[in-house]
Amino acid sequence: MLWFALAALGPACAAPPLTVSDAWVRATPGAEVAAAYFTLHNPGSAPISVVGVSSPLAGMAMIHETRLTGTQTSMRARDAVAVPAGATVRFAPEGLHVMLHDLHRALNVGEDVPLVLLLSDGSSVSVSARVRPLTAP
Ligand SMILES: [Cu+2]
Repeated sequence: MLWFALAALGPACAAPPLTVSDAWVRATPGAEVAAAYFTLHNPGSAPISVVGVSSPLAGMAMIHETRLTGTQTSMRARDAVAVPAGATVRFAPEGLHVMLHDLHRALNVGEDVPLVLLLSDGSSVSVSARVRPLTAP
């Protein structure tokens, strides 16, 4: 376990430019897509953006945003999501989310889905997103 903890700190123990917490995926039985949510925090003094997402369990992952226009909700793709210095940005139901397309297999409630967030400075952040039931709030 200690080895894992140290390895997770990465090269030279550099602080990540962006922290990711509360990552989860909503299980959608029978569907080949799933949505992932998390909270981003930028502890630094410069803005940084998430410019891409990937997961080994999905053929493609995209940043989406759900929007309410009048009485209709629609989803649209976002090329990037900026996190200002010191700010927190939440990916949550009815808002920003990561859409996992072409899932290679069904996701089981309780399992961890690896996600890699690509950042505008060329680095990346890895996170595990816990699968929650379809009925999770
Ligand atoms: Cu979506």
